[in-house]
Amino acid sequence: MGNETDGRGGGGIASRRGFLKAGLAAGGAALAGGGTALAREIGNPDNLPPNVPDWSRYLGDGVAVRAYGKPSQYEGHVIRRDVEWLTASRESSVSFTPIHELDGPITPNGLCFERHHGGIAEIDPRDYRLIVHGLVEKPLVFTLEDLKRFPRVNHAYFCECAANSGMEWRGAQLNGCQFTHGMIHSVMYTGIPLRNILAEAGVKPNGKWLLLEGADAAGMTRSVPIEKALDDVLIAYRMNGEMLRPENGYPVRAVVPGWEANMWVKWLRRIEIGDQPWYHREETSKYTDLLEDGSARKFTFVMDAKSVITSPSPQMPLNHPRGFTVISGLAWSGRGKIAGVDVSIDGGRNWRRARLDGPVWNKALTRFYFEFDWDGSPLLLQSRAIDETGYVQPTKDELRKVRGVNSIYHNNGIQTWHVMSSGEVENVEVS
Ligand SMILES: Nc1nc2c(c(=O)[nH]1)N[C@H]1C(S)=C(S)[C@@H](COP(=O)(O)O)O[C@H]1N2
Ligand SMILES: [Mo]
Repeated sequence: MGNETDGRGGGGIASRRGFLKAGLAAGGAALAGGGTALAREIGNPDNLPPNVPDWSRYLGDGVAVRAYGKPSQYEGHVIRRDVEWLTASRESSVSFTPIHELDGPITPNGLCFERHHGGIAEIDPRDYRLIVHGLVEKPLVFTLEDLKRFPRVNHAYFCECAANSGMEWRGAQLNGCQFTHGMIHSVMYTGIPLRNILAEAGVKPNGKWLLLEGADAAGMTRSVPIEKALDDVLIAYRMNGEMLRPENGYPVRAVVPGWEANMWVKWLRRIEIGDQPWYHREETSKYTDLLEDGSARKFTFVMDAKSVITSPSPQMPLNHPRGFTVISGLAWSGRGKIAGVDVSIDGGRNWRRARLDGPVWNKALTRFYFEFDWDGSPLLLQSRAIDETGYVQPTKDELRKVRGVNSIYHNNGIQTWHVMSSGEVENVEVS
């Protein structure tokens, strides 16, 4: 794929509202400039058949050269990116998963978005300790080796920041699903059900809330209700088989399935059991949803069903003029499994059932595909997720009717991509 699209969502991207009307009035023609950039490039014509390419003529690296493997040198553009004007300080930084470049249901470890409030804590596992105390019969301190002696389980779960799509509340803003939906990852965790650790400590009857505290410079804390802790929270130390990456909480993080990522405390060092939620300096108050009337929604922990088409999308245009076309996307729900995904190519007027492919795990990213014969005319692509509770992903306007436009968090509205005849794709909104 030789298209060099501008991956950075920053610089010069203003509101894209009103764009659609203007574009369609002009039959899309005014917007189709630059379409030739979509032509496939050739690296070196000498490598094409019937010639013998370089890679077949010379010996390559042996096994000793790549002790820890990396992607092909030609995949160097597949990286986490940030948005300069959003946050780029060490105190509070965020990067985005390149979901437009990925497929299947699992996020590769090195591409999982990162969100830090005090930078990455580099923890020596020998000096790592997890303290469990408060309203318990027996306060406990665990080493990493202690934790690894508990029976362990494997689960894939999505981890979505509540601020994912937050920039899109007032209108289409960022031109790429990496930036509109990339504060999410979904990996296979290995860990211990928190309930087993709590059973070891013996929670007293008045123990109703847990404080989870991180060992990073932010010392981030969150309150988690005991019901959730006893249900499916994991104390995880592996992702996709290998130990957690430092960025994602090495050596131990909380996995709070289906709930906002802010509660997934990384570098977990302390669990205190109390009888009520704690007051949090920053995060709890920040992760509330300000409504139109000035009141705020609090404790909106669950991430509602959501989906997005990852290809085509603004950073992943269609590089063929028409014909057989594969649409690929992701769907997820914090309330359980994805039951179905509908796709529209006409801005939500008509819907067709997409094909779910690969495992459909509980509270994990689910891959969907929709294949169709594109006649080359402009498209308004949308997807909507339906979860096993029957909940249907709402339109952005439906969300705004209930929540106004003051919110940053919990925007799970339907995304629209405008595909032009040239194959280029823009973030738009239809009403
Ligand atoms: N200790 C600690 N845990 C943390 C954070 C943090 O800054 N410090 N950030 C939280 C937020 S806001 C998010 S979105 C997720 C991001 O997880 P990730 O970096 O693995 O993507 O971690 C959460 N856990
Ligand atoms: Mo977050």
